[in-house]
Amino acid sequence: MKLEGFELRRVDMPLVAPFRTSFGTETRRDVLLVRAVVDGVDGWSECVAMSDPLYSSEYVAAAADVMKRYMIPTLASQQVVEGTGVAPALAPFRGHRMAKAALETAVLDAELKTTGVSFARELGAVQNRVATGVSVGIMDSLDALLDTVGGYLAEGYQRIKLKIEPGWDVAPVEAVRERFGNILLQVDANAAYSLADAAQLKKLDAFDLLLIEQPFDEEDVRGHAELAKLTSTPVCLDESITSARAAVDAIAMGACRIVNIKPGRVGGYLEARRIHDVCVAHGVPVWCGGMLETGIGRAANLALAALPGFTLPGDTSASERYYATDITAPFRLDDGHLAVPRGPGIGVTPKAEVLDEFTTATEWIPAA
Ligand code: OSB
Ligand code: MG
Repeated sequence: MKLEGFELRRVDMPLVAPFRTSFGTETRRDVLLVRAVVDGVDGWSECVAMSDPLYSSEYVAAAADVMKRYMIPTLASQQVVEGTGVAPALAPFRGHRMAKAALETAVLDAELKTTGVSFARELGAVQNRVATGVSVGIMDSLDALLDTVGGYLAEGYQRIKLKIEPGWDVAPVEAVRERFGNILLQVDANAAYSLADAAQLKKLDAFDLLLIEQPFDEEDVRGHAELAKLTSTPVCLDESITSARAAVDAIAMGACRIVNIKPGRVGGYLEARRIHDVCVAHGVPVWCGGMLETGIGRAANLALAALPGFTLPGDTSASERYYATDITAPFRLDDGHLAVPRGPGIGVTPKAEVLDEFTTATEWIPAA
């Protein structure tokens, strides 16, 4: 087996609508795709780092840089050709989990495309379709929000997540509850609050939410544990859960009753599976988060979301919720579910003509 090299490809994808969170407004997605070539077989992945270091410390230019400068030369010199070898080889480099995840996934995809095994089978999936929710950004008005939520419910989405921030929290939740009744509803603050806001967040207890996601800073695990004592809405962590060890610590501290698993945030699908496993062992439900992925990242997320501990609908929405034209065959909602890809590896490949249309830069880094 020979690792021939990696292609890093930047793809500029316009979103169908602006997506506003407490950390900014996205109108486009600057996607970094990775193609690993092992014995002539392509393995694809999507690095979920965003354009700016606002969700987490990583950003797309830094991810490409650390891959080129440190990670790819290391994988090349060790001739890592199996997915399980990537994380150990890259362990000396601190952090940069989104970059590591993308390299691991690309190598895994090439490996599984060679052996004919699907990502779902490899990870231990037990479902062939997964229940799907949708993440709804902060809007300019309650009317606009209600229109948007109503549209998604009409499409069949099984759960609504509202982005919140100070000044946009109780009113949107109340309006959505009042209009749409007993739907599955949850909120995500992307670290916009602190424990000093506990009284405001406690007002959300009246609305029977599934969970509140990451109200406080990534490092404020203890603050989340304090909030959990004061409120009845279950606390879920996203940004804080960077590894299986972090998940165990947060659970032990009482900082979360639910975990959002994003493979990019934790360094890859193999670590994501370990988080799933420790959460199952602790009786903590998990769900699959999203980073506005194209079909490449979505395909792999759906395989993960089919594991048995993923008992809540994820942010694994259909292609058209994000992009008018996806770079893979579009993922379509069917009865509130998305099908788990069954083909070898992640089960999809990019369409060459769409890739060409949206690509802004490519670089081939040979392993030899
Ligand atoms: O916090 O879950 C988040 C998107 C980008 C960065 C962070 C988050 C999100 C989302 C959208 O909520 C999830 C999706 O539909 O991909
Ligand atoms: Mg989140």
